[in-house]
Amino acid sequence: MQQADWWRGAVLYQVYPRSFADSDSDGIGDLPGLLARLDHIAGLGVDGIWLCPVYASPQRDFGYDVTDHCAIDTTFGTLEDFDQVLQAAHARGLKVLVDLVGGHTSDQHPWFAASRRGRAAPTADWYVWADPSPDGTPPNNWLSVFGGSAWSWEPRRRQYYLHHFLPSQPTLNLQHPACLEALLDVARFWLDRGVDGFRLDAVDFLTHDLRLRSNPAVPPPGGVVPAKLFALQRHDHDMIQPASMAVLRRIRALLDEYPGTVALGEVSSQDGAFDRIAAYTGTPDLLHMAYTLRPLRHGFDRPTLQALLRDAIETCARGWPCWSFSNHDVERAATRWAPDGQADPAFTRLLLALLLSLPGSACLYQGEELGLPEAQVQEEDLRDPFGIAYWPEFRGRDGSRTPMPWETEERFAGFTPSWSAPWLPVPPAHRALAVDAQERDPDSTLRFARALLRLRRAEPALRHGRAAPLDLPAPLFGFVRETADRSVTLVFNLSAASVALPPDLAGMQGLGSFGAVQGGLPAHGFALLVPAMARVPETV
Ligand code: ISL
Repeated sequence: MQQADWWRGAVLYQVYPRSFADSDSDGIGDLPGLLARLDHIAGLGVDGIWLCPVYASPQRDFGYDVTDHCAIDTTFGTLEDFDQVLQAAHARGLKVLVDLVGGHTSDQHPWFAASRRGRAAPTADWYVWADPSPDGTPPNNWLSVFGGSAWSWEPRRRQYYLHHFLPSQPTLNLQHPACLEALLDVARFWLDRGVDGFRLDAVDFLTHDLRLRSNPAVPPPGGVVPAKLFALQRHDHDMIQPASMAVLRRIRALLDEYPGTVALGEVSSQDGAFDRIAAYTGTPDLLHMAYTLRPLRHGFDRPTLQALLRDAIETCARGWPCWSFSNHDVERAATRWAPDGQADPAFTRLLLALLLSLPGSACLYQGEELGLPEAQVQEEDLRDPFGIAYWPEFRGRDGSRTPMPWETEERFAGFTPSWSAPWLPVPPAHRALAVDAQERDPDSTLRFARALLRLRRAEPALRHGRAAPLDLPAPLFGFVRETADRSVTLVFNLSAASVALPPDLAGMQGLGSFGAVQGGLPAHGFALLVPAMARVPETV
């Protein structure tokens, strides 16, 4: 494999810095905290890190509202701290992808501050401005992901501005050449500093219909108004516009000037999400890989998994998917997909095994290696504006953003040296799952995750092999990953009762400890199998 292709089959550890490790006792994670805990990430055997935004920001959307793309927010540290993290990560063989929030800025960004003041400013048209409808209402019916109209009124310009997310996150007009150049300058700044690429935020929202046509309405099913207004319409004109491809091409052309750097796109669309991944990654002048939130939301049953595998195989043939089961935007998979909503270690490990064996690349979200369940954050502790807007129908994203538990016995599980509480509470159930406790336990999920990642590195079939479905009787689900000279069979027991394997599989040999037990699988067990006489890597 060429070095430039390192991302194919790579595993990236997603760091949500606000909740990773606090060094300065303000109750918020920071870059020196991350630096001090880098060995934990390197020790997992992942290929790199995706670092969520650490840029100057009023933190209304916790960093996805940037006021200076080339400065580090004082909450997180300094540029020197960033350079140290980058250098230390590289010294440990870890790549570093940073978030590029290109679709919008904070309303406090100097570009917007000038743009909203009047039409003479150099950045006047760097945002999406439109006159009101004749009756004074917004120019069209577009809705914000976070609730309400996607338009807010600016009295000074006597115009509306577009925001797909919070009103304090005005949408950038990337169809304006100078604005796009400014974004490319930001990317260049980080590439020159030595980052290995970007996670591109909300790619589906990068451009919009210049005619500002209204979206067609979707009748609410059975007359019931869905919890999220965004579901009340199709998104024909505010999302997924052909013009975004030109933006992505410019970003890719820049990356190509820095060999080995990559772009990982975030696909938000629900319908046709895998087609989007294929469209964004299908040609070498676009993104390298993309992940979708779609499989994150569906139920966890056999038909869903069979469909997911089909999508995975098809998407690999047309582009390059990156799998992400948990992240800072959704409920942790260990809880979301658990049969009764209660994460148990067997089910959590089955999820990890699936995440790390599907064809493509993968993101492992901080805490996933510990098997953390979703935190139940009380209404008074909510911080996520999305959660606050939709409570209680939708509880927002705080439950997946609580602090990493490092030390079982320490105050706030070792996340912060502070005497006062961190920005989100440490859930009591997470304390027992802290890193130090799992290090001591030979049978912990952490040790299991590490062994699995080691196996993925040792087995080219798991990292690069093509995938083919296996026709297995319910409740089993499985597939094969194979290269020219090696075939690994993966079998998952989706039921909460033990199951015998079909005779042809029962005779196969397990990859180290990942085998079947007496020809069968316990509740939510799984096995990685090779033919009886095959070689097994020494690492497992
Ligand atoms: O998470 C969502 C709703 O639960 C998605 O619609 C999400 O908002 C969308 O995919 C974009 O996400 C990204 O941009 C947002 C930010 O709040 C998210 O944290 C980020 O991942 C706005 O910048």
